[in-house]
Amino acid sequence: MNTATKLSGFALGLAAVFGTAYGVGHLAGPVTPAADTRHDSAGTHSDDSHDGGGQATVSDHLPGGLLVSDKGYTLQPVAAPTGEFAFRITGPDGAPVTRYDVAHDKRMHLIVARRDLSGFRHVHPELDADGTWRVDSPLDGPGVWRAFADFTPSGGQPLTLGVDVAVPGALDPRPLPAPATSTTVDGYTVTLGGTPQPGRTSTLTLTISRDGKPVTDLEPYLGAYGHLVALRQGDLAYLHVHPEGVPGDGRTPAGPAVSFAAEVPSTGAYRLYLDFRHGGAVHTAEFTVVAGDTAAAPTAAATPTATAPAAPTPTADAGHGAPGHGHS
Ligand SMILES: [Cu+2]
Repeated sequence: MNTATKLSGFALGLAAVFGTAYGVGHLAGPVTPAADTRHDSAGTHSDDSHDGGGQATVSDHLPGGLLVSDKGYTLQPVAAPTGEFAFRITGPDGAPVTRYDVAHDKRMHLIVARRDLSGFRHVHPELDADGTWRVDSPLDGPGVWRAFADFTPSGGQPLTLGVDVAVPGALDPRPLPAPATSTTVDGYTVTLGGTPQPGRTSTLTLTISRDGKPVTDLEPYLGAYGHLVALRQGDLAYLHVHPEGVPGDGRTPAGPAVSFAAEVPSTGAYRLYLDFRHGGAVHTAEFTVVAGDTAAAPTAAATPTATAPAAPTPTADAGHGAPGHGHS
């Protein structure tokens, strides 16, 4: 109940944000077709010249993953054989991008989660010569999924674009699991220390044990002892959180604790997904956290709506000429 109330308010807040964002975009010019802008200003619009370099857009004020197209780059799913997921990134010139920088050991990180925040997967597609990325489909079941492409085009800035992908079948929406500071996965117990606070950096520490013993021989995965992704409930805003320290730097232990510097953009519920590697396999531990709210646990006593409709005022009833009847 408490959470639902908060989300309603949150959704309203987002509507306001988007309204503002579109307004800004209109004033600043189209987000994607930089070429069009140049056609329009084919004369001598020296005041527009700063647009080409900075590529400042509304997205500079948004978390990642909310836009399907940003800074001239667009995420486009393409038809693929059954069991495969394929997509392209088109660039400012409209052609598929074929050159990417390596980040965290890979040129492309594809993250998918169902819109109800279940079914998280983090995979690494292969690039065809024509700019098509292909991977065994990580969309495990029916529903609407959000697919996030996290990449850096060569010569450009890091980007995370997101797109909805529908998988046909009977929908079985699952409620977001309650906030917790401990979870188990594949025989490991993972505990979470710290609470993210909106607008500032918080340290989140995840500690891994197995059979009651701390795990001290974590294996590097994508250049780190852990990777943490946070998705915001309500719009699936995407945060890729970076670990503190790297394997082999002489000061970062291989467990049992992995720390992350996290900054979330708002209050609200988030689902955290920790990928870590041990025993030759990658494991994913999941947590629900509520940012910026230390009294988040929903309780009956904390639900103000329960009392609101309970007590009709005597004065209102008196005006209807039936005194006493309404109060029996
Ligand atoms: Cu990745």
